[in-house]
Amino acid sequence: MAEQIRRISCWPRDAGHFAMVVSVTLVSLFGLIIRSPANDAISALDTDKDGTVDIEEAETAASQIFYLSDRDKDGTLDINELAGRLDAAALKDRDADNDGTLDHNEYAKAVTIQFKAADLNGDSKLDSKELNTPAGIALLKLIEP
Ligand SMILES: [Ca+2]
Ligand SMILES: [Ca+2]
Ligand SMILES: [Ca+2]
Repeated sequence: MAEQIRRISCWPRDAGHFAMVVSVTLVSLFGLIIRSPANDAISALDTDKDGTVDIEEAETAASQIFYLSDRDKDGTLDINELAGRLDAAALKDRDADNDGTLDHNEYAKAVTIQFKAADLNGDSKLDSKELNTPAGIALLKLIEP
């Protein structure tokens, strides 16, 4: 990759523009390859920079999402405020007091349950492989802005 760009940049000047287009294209393609939802999520959520998302990082992110999503500031998230982070069936499932909404505790519990479901090897950390599973993606929906 770097070798290719170096070689291209040694081309004669009249090829300069073409070379620039080619290298920009190569860099973009390379970016697409390494870019995945899980990798993006890890860089955003991994505050201690150990390459994984642990339960504390997930809970901190979930708490921020909760307060951001609670548009009417009534301390709960209804189905509209959840905005697809949980569907109606999952909301019903996680709504321990059956009031039709999730309060902060219920939301945190939903995140914990989803985190455990995604943590395939049980080390309390989620790597990009675990975050790329259906359970991991469902967790990301709860904790990603
Ligand atoms: Ca981490
Ligand atoms: Ca609300
Ligand atoms: Ca509730």
